[in-house]
Formats: sequence, C-alpha cells, structure tokens
Amino acid sequence: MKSNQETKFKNTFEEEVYEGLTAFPKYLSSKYFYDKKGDKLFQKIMALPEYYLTECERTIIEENKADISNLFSGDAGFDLVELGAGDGKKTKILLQELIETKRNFTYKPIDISQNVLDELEEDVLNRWPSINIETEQGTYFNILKKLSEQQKDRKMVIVVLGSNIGNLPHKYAVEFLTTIRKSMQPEDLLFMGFDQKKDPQVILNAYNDSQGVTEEFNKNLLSRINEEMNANFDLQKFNHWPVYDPENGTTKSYLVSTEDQTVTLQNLDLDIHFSAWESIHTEISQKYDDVIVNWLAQEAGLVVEKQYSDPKNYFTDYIFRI
Ligand code: AVI
Repeated sequence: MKSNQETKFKNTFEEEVYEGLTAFPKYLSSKYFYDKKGDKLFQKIMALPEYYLTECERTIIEENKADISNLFSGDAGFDLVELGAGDGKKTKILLQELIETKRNFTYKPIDISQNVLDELEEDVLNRWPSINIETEQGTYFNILKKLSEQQKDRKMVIVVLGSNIGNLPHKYAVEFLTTIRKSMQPEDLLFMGFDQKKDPQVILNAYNDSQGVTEEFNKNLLSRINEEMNANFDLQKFNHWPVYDPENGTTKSYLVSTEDQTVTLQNLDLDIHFSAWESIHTEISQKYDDVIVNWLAQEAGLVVEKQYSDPKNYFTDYIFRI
C-alpha cells in the first residue's frame, strides 16, 4: 500500500474513504450510499416485500391518523417539520387527514437533496393546491441548529420516519436526539419511527432481499468510489454480507473480498490491499425495543408520551416531549 500523508482531499467523501480503507478493520460510511443512483435503489428497496419497514409504518400511520392529527394540532396551528422527507409517501397520509379535518398547519419538509424537495413540493401542490408548504434543503444538523435559534410563535412537530435513527450507533443516536431536544419547546412534539427486534430471519431477509437490490445498494458505495475517485473496484469480487445480532439488536452490513486483491484509487494516489475474505463494514441498522428507546430518550432529555405499533409489532412510532 502506498502511504500518502501528503494527499490533499477534495472533499470529506475522499477523506473518509481514505480513513476507512486504511483502517483495520476496514469501514466506509453508509451516508455515502445516497447519490442519485443510491436514492433510486433505496426507493426500490422500500417497495420490496422483504423490506417490511415501509409497509408497517404506513399501516401504523393509516390506522392511527385521526389520533395522531389530534395530538399534532395546536390552538394557534402548528409547523410540521419533516427531517429526511424523501418522497413523503407515508407523510401524505397524514397530510390528507390534516387537510380533511381542516387543521391550521404548515408542512416544512427538509432533505439534503434539492431534487427530492422539488419533486415533493410539486406533487404536494398538485394534490392540495392550498396547502402551506415551505421546503428547506440542508443537513439535519444545520437545520436543527437553525430551528433552535429561531423565535417560534407556535407549536412545532418534528417527524422522522423510516427508522433513519437506526443507521446511527447509540452514542450518535443520543447526540441526534439531544440536538432535536434543544430545538424543542414544552408544547412541541417529536414523532419518530424505530424498527423493532423480531425474528432474526425476517430482519436478515430485509437486508438480503431475493432480487439483490440491497446488494446493489451496498455495492453502490464501491461504484461511487470508482467513479468519483477514479478507482478500479471489481464489484464481482465482493460479497454483500448482512448479519444480525439478536443480543444487541444490531444489523451490520459488510462487503467481503472474495480473493486476495489490490485496488487502486488513482485520485487518492492509494493502493489498498485486501486479503481473501477480508471485510469492509458499510452500515449498521439498529433494531430496538421499548427499553432501549426509553433509555435513548432519557439520555437525550426526552420523554415518551405515546407509541403506536403495527399488528405484528415489527415497527413502532413513538411520540416524545421534552
Ligand atoms: C435508511 N435506513 C433506515 C435504511 C435501513 O433500513 O437501515 C437503509 C437501508 N439499508 C439497507 N436497506 C435499507
């Protein structure tokens, strides 16, 4: 392996790839799954029968939309701030209910991708031309910081769907919840989805689908490195390998080198050697139960006010207060 102390990184992606691939054991961050192709693959994953999370949360929202809308609504109206809105599929069930019951609210979807926000805004305005919608592009952290600095004159409800928190180890999940808590006032609410511990086989199937979409999603990290760093990863020479530990509820996804090989990342002036069966850890997808969620909430200064689960208890949406 070439050592390259002098490398000047073009961006944090390059820097983190350098750090992760020169570490032992090797790792890469799952946040880099999501380029244009990764966004599309994730949409495909959400529609897979094995990826039960989406359908479970849709059922929860559908079955409890009246109750949830009542809890969300405030005397002077409210702002519905959605972090990581994506295509807003599940949120639209709630929007429909809020509009039908004539609630006074502004929908504020936030996403890292302006593209995603433009499409969402167009669709929402087509469906409900009189809705108040204010999109905002940015990272969770920046937006939450901004929210905590703003003078707020009415109730705010923050929504984070899809168990996105599960991609953070507990330490960072507490940090994330703490940042959210700092932006909240006493009447504000946080509505957040947490995928639950369940039959390990059901979980493994969700991360190892029969059509190979999750494999392509995982390997998209290597494709991105090939394209953006002029590298020569041979995707055929890596196996997609998710594992689930029922003791701590952590799903970990790996890419495993099927042979002894060396990969060159030209833009980083870097050769990386892989022994046969050496791994790159690429993602965690944490699974929870009430004890863990209450512990995370307590660490972050939040309290669980209410919770909703699907009939199989695969997924739970919790409502938190400060
Ligand atoms: C976005 N996140 C909650 C998904 C998950 O379940 O961890 C990402 C994903 N990774 C593989 N399949 C889906």
